[in-house]
Amino acid sequence: MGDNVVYKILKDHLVEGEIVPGSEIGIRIDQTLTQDATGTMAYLQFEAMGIPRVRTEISVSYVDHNTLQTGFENSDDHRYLQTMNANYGIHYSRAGNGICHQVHLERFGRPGATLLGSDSHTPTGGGIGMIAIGAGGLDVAVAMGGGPFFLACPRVLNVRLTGRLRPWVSAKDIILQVLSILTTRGNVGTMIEYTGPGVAMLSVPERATITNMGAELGVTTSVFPSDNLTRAFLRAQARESSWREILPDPDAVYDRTVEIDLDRLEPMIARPHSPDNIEKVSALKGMKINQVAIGSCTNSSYRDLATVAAIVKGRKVHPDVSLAIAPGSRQVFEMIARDGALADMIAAGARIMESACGFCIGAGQAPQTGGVSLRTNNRNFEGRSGTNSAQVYLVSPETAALSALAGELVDPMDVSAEMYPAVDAPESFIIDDSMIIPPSDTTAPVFRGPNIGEPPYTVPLTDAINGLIQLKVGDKITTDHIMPAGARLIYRSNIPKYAEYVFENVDPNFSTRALEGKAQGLYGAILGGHSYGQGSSREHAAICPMYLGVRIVMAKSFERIHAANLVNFGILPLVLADESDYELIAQGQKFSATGLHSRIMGEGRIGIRIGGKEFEFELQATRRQREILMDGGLLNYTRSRMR
Ligand code: MIC
Ligand code: SF4
Repeated sequence: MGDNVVYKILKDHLVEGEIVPGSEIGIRIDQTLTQDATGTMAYLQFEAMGIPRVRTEISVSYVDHNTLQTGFENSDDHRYLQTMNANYGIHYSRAGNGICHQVHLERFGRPGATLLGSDSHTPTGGGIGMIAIGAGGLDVAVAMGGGPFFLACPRVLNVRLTGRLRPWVSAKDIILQVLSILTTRGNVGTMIEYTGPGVAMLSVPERATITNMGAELGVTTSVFPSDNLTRAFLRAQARESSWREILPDPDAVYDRTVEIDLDRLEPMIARPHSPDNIEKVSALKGMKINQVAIGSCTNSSYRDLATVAAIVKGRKVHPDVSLAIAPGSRQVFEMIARDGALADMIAAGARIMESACGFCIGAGQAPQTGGVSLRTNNRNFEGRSGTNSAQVYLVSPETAALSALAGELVDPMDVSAEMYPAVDAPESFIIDDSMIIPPSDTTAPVFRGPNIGEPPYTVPLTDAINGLIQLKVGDKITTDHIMPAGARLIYRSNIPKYAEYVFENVDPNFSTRALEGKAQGLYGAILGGHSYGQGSSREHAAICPMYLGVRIVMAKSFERIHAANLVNFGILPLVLADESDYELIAQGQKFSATGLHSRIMGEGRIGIRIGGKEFEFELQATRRQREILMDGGLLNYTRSRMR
């Protein structure tokens, strides 16, 4: 029985466990990345571990999320990161150098390596044939210290691409089609591997668009083989020596295969407010739009922006539409500036944004009230754009550009195939790494402005607990619901302040109520439905509730990264043994349990009395995670083991 690409790379990095789907494995991590919004907390925690220098092949710290600097907070964070990184052996990519995933793909990604990043779109790296996984900042800090990363050995799902994409249909349409088949639910514990003849027509940045949005499926990561096109991309980045071929064995086996016929694929669109709410563009064409935003780590490569420029060249953006374009990296920005594509966009009336996350995270470009926005990014969760009533749709750069000119949703298939501006992959990219500052050999004082707080500590759970169900919510609660980004992002390194905004858009009184409970010595609990914690990897969605006294989250099911983050901060993720119990538990009810410690360490169910009635829960945690919970979180656990 031959191996697939996923198992080949995992076997190369295995330090604990066996390749048996579902069992826990530990893998060595070659590279790490952080971005500023999750990075400050990750590095504060790394400092708290007391390790003098990172022990990875390379660790890079990017500044791309909080770049607006409307007050001192962001600048303080940047300065902290730069000075801290220099001391600890970490490369620092300055604000303006681009979005972490795009820059990492261009300058550091390497086929066959493992990458752990404190951002849920780290799987973008799968486009270059690496196993790239998103995790909480604390997990990344442990990996920087040389510790293995623990995960459930995945099942491998084969997405086989056959045929050829027609003009006007592109990588974004492939992943939207995959989302329509697999949806955002039920894919935990799976990795996707792309195979089949269709792979050969996708360049590395196009593959990266597909692996990037694998995050929306809830899979651990997605990966493409490393073939001659991977080699050509690395050559164009002057990094050919990093290339190695990694193909599945001819008799490789997969747990399941889904086939997509590219010949028949059409332009696709995700409707509000979920990336798996998929429709064909043709079904919605003619819809009036107010805004188009092109960029983000999903679709901001040279190929994407050169295509957009060619479409808008010599034409004008519709007067009712605001078109914003954010190049993914400084390399992309400089390439389009030098070859004239940028001038074509400016002449058409586009608003050119900094090379950063920007609109994607609600930092600027909030649509008008009730506005319809077409975007090329990966998430259209309610309110994420900064306007709660906005209707955000996700589309390809081709669909976005054509629609910006028309003022309404255009089906690209209505435009003649001859008009399609097929952009060739460049033979060489402009290479200038001067905005990536290498670490220093000496140490210097670390800058800590008033926005830089201490990482919060947790205490172990007591054996007998009493508390209150502080909030009951429904299905598909995202980490954006739990911990809003946008204007609140500036408080990422200031936990007491950021905690004031927990569930802000769901229940504005939540944080005050939870803190009052905590002051009375009560544990807080949250009750959720399916896929609790989907979306962003932000560990603040665990740290801040923990700060407010939340020590239990009960749900019908959890997403992987968030469940791990809860454990890392000493919060019990409990799955309802009987889903129908959800209806019987109400917000405001009291709960209690005794003998909790032996039940955390045992294998059986955990019983909790809620509102006078006994309910049963499964603690879906590995042995190691149970020990972490007993220690009150990963930081305590790591420090006690290092001593
Ligand atoms: C996102 O796309 O939601 C973010 C912002 O990049 C997050 C990280 C964060 O919240 O800082 C992610 O995807 O993990
Ligand atoms: Fe940045 Fe958006 Fe990508 Fe998150 S999804 S890393 S906010 S561009």
